[in-house]
Amino acid sequence: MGAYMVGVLVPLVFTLLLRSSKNGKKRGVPVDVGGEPGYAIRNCRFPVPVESAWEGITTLAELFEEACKQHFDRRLLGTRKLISREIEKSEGGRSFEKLHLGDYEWLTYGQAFEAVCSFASGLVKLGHGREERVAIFADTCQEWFIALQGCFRRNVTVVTIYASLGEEALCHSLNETEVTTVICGQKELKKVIDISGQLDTVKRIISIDGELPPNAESVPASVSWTLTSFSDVLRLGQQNSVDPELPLPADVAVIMYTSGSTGLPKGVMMTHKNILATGSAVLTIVPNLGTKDVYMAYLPLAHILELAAENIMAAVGISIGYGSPLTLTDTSNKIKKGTKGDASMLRPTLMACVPAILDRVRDGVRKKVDATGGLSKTLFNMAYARRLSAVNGSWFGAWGLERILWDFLVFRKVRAILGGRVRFVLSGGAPLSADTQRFINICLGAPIGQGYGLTETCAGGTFSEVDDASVGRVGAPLPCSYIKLIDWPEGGYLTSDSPMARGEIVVGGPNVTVGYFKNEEKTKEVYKVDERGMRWFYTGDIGHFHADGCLEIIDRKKDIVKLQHGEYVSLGKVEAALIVSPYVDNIMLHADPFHSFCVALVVASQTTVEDWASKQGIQWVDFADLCRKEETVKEVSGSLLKAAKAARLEKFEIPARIKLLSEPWTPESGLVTAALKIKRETIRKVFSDDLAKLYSDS
Ligand SMILES: *[C@@H]1O[C@H](CO)[C@@H](O)[C@H](O)[C@H]1NC(C)=O
Ligand SMILES: *[C@@H]1O[C@H](CO)[C@@H](O)[C@H](O)[C@H]1NC(C)=O
Ligand SMILES: *[C@@H]1O[C@H](CO)[C@@H](O)[C@H](O)[C@H]1NC(C)=O
Ligand SMILES: CC(=O)N[C@H]1CO[C@H](CO)[C@@H](O)[C@@H]1O
Repeated sequence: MGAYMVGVLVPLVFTLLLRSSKNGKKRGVPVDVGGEPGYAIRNCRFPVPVESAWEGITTLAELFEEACKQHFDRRLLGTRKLISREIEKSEGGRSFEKLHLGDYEWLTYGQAFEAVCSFASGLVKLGHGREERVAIFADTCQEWFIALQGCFRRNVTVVTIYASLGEEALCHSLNETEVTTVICGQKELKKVIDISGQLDTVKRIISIDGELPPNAESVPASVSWTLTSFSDVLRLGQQNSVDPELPLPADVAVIMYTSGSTGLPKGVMMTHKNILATGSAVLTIVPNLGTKDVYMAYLPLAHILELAAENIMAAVGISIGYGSPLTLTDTSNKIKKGTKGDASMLRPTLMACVPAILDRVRDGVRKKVDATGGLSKTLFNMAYARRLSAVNGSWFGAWGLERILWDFLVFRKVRAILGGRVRFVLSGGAPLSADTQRFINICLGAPIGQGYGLTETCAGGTFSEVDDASVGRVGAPLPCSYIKLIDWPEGGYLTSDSPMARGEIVVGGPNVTVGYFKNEEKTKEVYKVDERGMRWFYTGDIGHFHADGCLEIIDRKKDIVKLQHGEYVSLGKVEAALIVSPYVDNIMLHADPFHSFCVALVVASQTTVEDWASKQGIQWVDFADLCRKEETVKEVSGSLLKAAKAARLEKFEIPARIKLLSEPWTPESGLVTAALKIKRETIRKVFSDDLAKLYSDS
């Protein structure tokens, strides 16, 4: 086969390329900072934190206005035309909505600016007063962005709320910020109506799609809202134009409520300056960002990653096409069979992702390849293995004849899933697995810029550079951030550790937000200003620096428990060690100060456990039954013990008893976050009886 020939000849060239680029490039260097003693690193290329990449521009409102002047006739916002909406019945009798969507319809920068000004004026005409806040509670769409920019032009602070937030959290966020105008879609309006009796401050609702939900009749008579459609607000504004009232850099642009893993959500206050600093920093890191690019917008705008990304895209003349996770590809759930998904219609060059979505892309491709079987499968696996050894170590090792050949034979089809032109993927929100990172690198032929940041640091933190092909790390400090590690003796992490400094990650710089809304106590606990005037945020994450100045996240401080006899157990560390057992699909270790040992809830992996049971000749009714059997629990415990020994865990770290669960933990069940991180508090509550039993049985 021709492919083999190439396979034998080309590696020589690769090896040469690899050598020349593997020079141990420095990306972060130590820096002298104030505040609590620690070990701090800054970006190599930027001695002082970046504040704005645009001269004379200090707010998002100015940034947008400038961009609209400069790119007046270019396309800015695109939304797909709805051709039809159908309900399909599955075999089980459940019904699914399927959409037939047409091509993108575009607003130019000039038209978008006009809409933004109209919205700003319309808001005033509706009676929205100075210093009152607006909440946007909706899926990502063009109107969201227009409303956001409209509010900025009136110096109105926007409260953002995750569309998936529960009733209590929603009520809390609207109450706490005394929101008077809520902008929402039909689905979200239904939720707002459900809690209408408890909302004292809301006076106006702006409905994005102009449609009323089925429960619209059930609003209590005591509630005196006005309801206006988005298009009517624009019309009102057009007829009653009002001058802008622009904000200052230190004015709060957004109060962002995010779902924490515990308790009620906290609102993080972000100034224009904060978001501008993060955006400016990201701009320095994505190569050649410019007017030729097209950005696929589909992640929640209530997430800082997407909000910052769209503001930056709109600042440099890029076109933003809107979509949704459920309509992204031709095979997405809500796309009518035979019609096109958002990505194949838009053909974006840039997109942002969270690891859960990239994992899904990877699994989808793997499944498809396995299902096809035969020569295609052999070819795919061979191509993948060859490319893996080529990119391993250096992204620059990835060029050459062989790549072109494999791309043509195999990966072109994979790339077509996302439109075929993606040249850069931004990933954030949670750590990306090394396996997925490699898979996307290879199949898409695109680098992934992985970031580490938090809402509290306005997504500022670290970012892996394009030419960094390593996996499992989150990169060097962003140009707007300093990253400091400080000792955490109780957890056993010290900056004096060798070979690498380890400790709690503290982020400093102009990107660090001003704190939590109406929550001074919590703000004081995790934000500190040093003697030089720099703000630092204490993340509670544990990391270590590599020799080139890149950060790796290794643990989480909150997850450390002191046992009865004084030993500290790092839950995350132990879970990471035990999850390698083939029988384990997911695991939560539980430790408490009233006992001297740990216990664990283990979600069993159905295929491996059933395989084992068949081989043992065990009879079982259903999987839940199999998981209850003593011999199964014994087998899985044995496997955990082996994994623990391999990771050299201490005896007190190994769960003394386990409960085997048959049902997987999914974001839908609320037991893991959208990024698939386990939600300890929720799991503890749901399985409190099981946990109590594990302790009492002993
Ligand atoms: C913007 O609004 C905030 C609070 O509503 C206010 O404190 C600030 O002074 C306003 N900024 C300007 C430039 O008027
Ligand atoms: C919101 O405020 C109203 C009235 O002050 C109160 O009845 C309601 O319980 C509050 N809800 C939350 C979640 O704080
Ligand atoms: C990639 O590199 C790592 C370490 O540099 C090595 O352990 C691994 O085996 C390599 N994988 C392949 C497929 O070459
Ligand atoms: C609001 C804020 O945190 N401002 C700080 C930004 O960073 C500079 C140093 O680069 C400080 O001087 C500011 O106080």
